[in-house]
Amino acid sequence: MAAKVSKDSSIVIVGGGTWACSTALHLVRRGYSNVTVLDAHPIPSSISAGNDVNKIAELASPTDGDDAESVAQAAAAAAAQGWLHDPVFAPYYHDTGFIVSGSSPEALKHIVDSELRGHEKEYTKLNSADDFRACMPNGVLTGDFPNWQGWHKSKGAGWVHARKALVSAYKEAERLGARFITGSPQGEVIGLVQEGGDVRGAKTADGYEHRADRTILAVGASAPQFVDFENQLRPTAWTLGHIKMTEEEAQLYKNLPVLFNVEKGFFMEPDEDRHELKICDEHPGYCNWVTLPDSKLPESVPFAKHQVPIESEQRIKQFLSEIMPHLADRPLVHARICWCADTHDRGFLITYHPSHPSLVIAAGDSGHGFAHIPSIGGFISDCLEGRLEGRFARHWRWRPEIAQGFWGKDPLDRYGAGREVMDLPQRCDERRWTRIPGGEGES
Ligand code: FSA
Repeated sequence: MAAKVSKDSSIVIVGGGTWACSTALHLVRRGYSNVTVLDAHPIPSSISAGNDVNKIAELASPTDGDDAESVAQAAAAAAAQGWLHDPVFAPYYHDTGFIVSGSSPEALKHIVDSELRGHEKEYTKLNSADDFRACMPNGVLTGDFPNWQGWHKSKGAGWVHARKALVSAYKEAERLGARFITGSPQGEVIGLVQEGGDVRGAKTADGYEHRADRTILAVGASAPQFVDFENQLRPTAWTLGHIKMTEEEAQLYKNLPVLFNVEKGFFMEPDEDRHELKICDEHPGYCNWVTLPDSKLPESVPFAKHQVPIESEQRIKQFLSEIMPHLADRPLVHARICWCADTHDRGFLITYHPSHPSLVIAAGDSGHGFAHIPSIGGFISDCLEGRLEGRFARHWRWRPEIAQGFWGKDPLDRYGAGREVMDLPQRCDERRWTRIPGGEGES
């Protein structure tokens, strides 16, 4: 057991993305005076999934149940408090409503059994293209919605401006005393300081050892590069593209509910600064499988790219052609792959490492981590202090026993693209990637 943590303990957070900034903020708010954040990129990092114009957010109500679903809902309820009441985050939450929809019988059944169960009264059923069109102002939905059915709730859900919320958390954490060392080589962590079976900080590419009483690993999908996760994490990429809107269109498309088809994709309104409309195609994700010489199973290894596979661009256009065909021919002006890390049960992994007593693991966002930025750092801080509430500690524990053997192709309750986890084209296979001007590299 490592020595007890106190407010002047030295704490190094490896990573400067969504969960790392949230953790830094919660720690300094609790009075920790020696918190250092390390990231190879200035914040907001160009490769952080949180560096995005928008993400879906739904406001959940508290519950004290302790099954997996209740624990997820209780965590989401804590986030909702932040989106509604914390001045660091509240300006970025837009309660514009949410439409969940699908087209095939399997997807519709999934929505009814999971998304809507227990919440049926909050939603209005959408049965026809006219029903969908009536949910949005100014005639923006012009499509035929072939075979679509949906459910609309007009409040209690919407979207958040992800990048602005991330930067807001970072600035407030810094104002309250967290030290951010970013950029390469000084912020680029090349390994953990391993000593006597424990972890005592992190080494950066400038040769410096940032020694610490506690190290928190909060690097999203890059986590398996630092410790062996015993097959618990699957780094998986999703895809997004932006099209350009005019200033007039940006006005017309304001305050739209989120439209999410669980097998085709989703969009929210154009961003207020550049007037770009972001569209994601929905699918079980892409992996980059590599069999490393000393590992038994293939591992998915993230790489950054500001392009998407051409097949993803085609799905984005198909999605647009069903809902807003007047926009389907607009070229993508920005696109990227975004990495998340799934666990096999899609629960978070927030725990002390079982064999490194000073290392806290904050991983396993499972594709729904961003919406927790207001509160996740509080749970991670509770874990650091050894007082994470029992039901969270149980569900978010180190749990290799639930992920025996290769589960890399499991779609994990996601739909779209034939319900297959797809292989990313090789990074340099240019024929299979979009070629959006200015999109190469990591910036
Ligand atoms: O309801 C939500 O939280 C949407 S998460 C957005 C998304 O792109 C997923 O649709 C996708 O399946 C994956 O989990 C990454 O995040």
